[in-house]
Amino acid sequence: MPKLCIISGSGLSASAGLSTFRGPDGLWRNHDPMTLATPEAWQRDRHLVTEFYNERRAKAWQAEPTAAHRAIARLEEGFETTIVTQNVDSLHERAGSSRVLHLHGELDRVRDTADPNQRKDLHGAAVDPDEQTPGGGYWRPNVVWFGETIHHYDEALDAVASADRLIVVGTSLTVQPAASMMLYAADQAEKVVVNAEPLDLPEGFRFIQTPADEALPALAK
Ligand code: BJW
Repeated sequence: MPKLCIISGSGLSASAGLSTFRGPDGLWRNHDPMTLATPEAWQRDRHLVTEFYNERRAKAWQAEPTAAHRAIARLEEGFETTIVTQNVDSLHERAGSSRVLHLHGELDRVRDTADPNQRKDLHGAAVDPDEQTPGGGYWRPNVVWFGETIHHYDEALDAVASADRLIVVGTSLTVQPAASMMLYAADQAEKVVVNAEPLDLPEGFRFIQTPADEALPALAK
């Protein structure tokens, strides 16, 4: 079976009601990421950071996969598919995609600050910032903050480099190293970018400036 790799970003979940980061209503337009999404922010004010993620977790748990997530899941019928997502929601999995690499972690999980191997799934529930873990630490969101190492880097690069078809969707391509991964695609691969707004793209990529919910079902036909 030919191989497909999808690199996705927050624009894919926008129509599910989940905020993007840098658009007009984006999370980082209304909140300073340095006070919420860095290890220093967590050290400074664990309560504020926990509250921010508790609210987003509850919202993400209520959200439903979009037409675009479902179209991507259907592509598994014809392709050996790997999803390399920057998104922390679980909408790819809930749409039925089976191999999803979360570069920036998962909103629905927390991990023990004293023992990173201790994790728990929350199923949308809030965390008490003062609850002590069995290891004596606190439960922090299992997401990747600025300055932290992204997850699944090598596996994701392998998926990009070995793909016969690469679709990049719903990302401003601002955040590294995720934004540069598309450069590892093979010369002969079919390379497509779907985004609502114009983007500066490397050579060899076809650009479709259309909302993901229209473009992905068409690409999955
Ligand atoms: C639609 C649509 C629709 C809307 N249909 N489209 C090299 C150079 C410069 C800086 C760095 C560098 N290497 C590392 C850095 C530092 C930093 C970085 O990249 N900073 C930049 C901002 C400059 N990177 C890191 O710190 C990373 N760690 C790292 O590299 O470690 C080693 C290291 C550290 C420091 C220095 C050097 C090396 C970690 C990055 C972690 C990112 N974390 C976040 C938060 C996750 C947790 C949470 O959710 O709270 O990840 S930030 C946020 O941005 C989130 C996202 O995954 C990520 C990407 O955002 P995304 O998805 O692209 O969203 P938007 O809003 O930007 O774009 C949405 C797009 O969709 C728009 O274009 C819309 O038009 C479009 N759209 N509706 C289609 N319906």
